[in-house]
Amino acid sequence: FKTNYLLLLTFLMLINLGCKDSSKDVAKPTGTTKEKPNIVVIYMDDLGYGDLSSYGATEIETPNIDALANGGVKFTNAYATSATCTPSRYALLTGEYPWRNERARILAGDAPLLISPQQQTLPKLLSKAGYQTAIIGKWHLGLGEGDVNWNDTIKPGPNEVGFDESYIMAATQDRVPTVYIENGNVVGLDKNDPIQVSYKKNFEGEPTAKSNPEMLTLKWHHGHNNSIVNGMPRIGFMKGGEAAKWKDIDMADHFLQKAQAYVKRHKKEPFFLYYAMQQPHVPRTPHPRFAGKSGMGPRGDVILEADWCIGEFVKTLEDEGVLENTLIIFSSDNGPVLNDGYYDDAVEKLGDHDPKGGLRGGKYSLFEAGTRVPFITYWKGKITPGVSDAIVSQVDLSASLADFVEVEGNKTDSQNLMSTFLGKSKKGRDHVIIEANSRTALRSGDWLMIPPYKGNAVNQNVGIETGISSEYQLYNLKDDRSQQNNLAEEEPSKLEELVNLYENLLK
Ligand code: NG6
Ligand code: CA
Repeated sequence: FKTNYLLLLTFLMLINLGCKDSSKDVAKPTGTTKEKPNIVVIYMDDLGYGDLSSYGATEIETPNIDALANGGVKFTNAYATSATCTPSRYALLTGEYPWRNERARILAGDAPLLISPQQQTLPKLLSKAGYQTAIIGKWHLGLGEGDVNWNDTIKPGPNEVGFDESYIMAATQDRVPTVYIENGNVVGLDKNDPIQVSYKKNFEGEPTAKSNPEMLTLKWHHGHNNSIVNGMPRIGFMKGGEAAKWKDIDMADHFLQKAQAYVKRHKKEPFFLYYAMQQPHVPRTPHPRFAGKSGMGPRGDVILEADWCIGEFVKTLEDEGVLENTLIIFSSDNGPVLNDGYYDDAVEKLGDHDPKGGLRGGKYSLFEAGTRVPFITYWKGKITPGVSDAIVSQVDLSASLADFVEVEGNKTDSQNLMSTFLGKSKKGRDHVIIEANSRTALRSGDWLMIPPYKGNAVNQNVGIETGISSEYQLYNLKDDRSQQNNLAEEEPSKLEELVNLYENLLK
């Protein structure tokens, strides 16, 4: 009887297992048993740790991003890999620390592609798992192989490193060429008015901010004195392409509409969308609907605009019936800056707002405000809302999402923290390396060590402390969040421990 009973039990279990598997298989196109929700990375540009009401801002309301933070996991110790854009984006997409690649620095608008078509990337590994992949928004990782012809299909670019679709601006809103590029082709280009771009010299007869200041509707403070587009002085020289030039005040709406259309087109298959928003990077050009709304000048206004866009985007996911099947990851590429080269009232109208959220430094800085950024994971009905103090880095998304969709990921620098991202574990990294202008520092547990460097302690143009000192710096971030007390001398053994670890990690 016993054997029969056991056999019966085994039989029932097998049937049960079989049913489970086959029912799951029916729903999943690529046949694995794991869930494959859509994945959306919403990546803002220069948004600071303290720029959101859910992260403690009191002078500005960001209800739509707050809804993600309060309905998902809000990370308080999450890092961009770098205090500037290109390196952070490089790490996000490749899973490799940016300081390993010498060229991973702020790129000119005509720089060659930084990611090699042979490299592992997030969109590539998600493609392997059956995802459709797209980038909409800011690229800033270079295009082509040098000497780009903007009037032909531009490649290699996002489509050659894993994205099935791309709708991008090449670099930044303040850099030429000021045109949208769709799958390698400049949108709306009139072949009779070809585009030329140079970062070395002006094209004869073309007005610049220096030669024709009367044409400017926005004044430059430092840099940003080359070609003039829509009354705004830019970095780099551009000629032609008149019909293709973007309208700055429509950029947010434009990318949003592209993102919404993408969701509608791809809602039936698992998709990965990298929605790389341009706000609040300079030039800050809120649509008139938002101009003046924050009382903080354009910087505050474009944060409100971005928050609205995110609300609309989430609504689209909901209306299309895919919100509950979409994991949303929200973050920023580096910390905040007020005056980043234009006189746009960001400093004058700041009032009591603290974009750094009490941290020290800012964009370009090795101090915490350079790289510690808002980071939110949201998956309606799947992630239990909470706050996580785990140390995580954007470089970890690669290995984590690879594990999530069950494909091989690049694990050199990227750690699999998927259960932490899903709020199921509180465990983060033991340590992380951060970078600013190719200088690195180490966070390990509650401690942050910055090795001695040559250079200026303050970036005078932007008014931000760089974190550079000729002495070792050691901070206990738990007791001293704003990095006021350098404990390097008081805690020699702690310092030695971190220096040793740092040197080993850099090898
Ligand atoms: C700097 C620009 C700054 C901004 C930054 C890139 C000058 C003087 N400053 O070189 O305005 O464009 O590059 O920002 O040109 S990032 O967020 O894309 O890294
Ligand atoms: Ca940035």
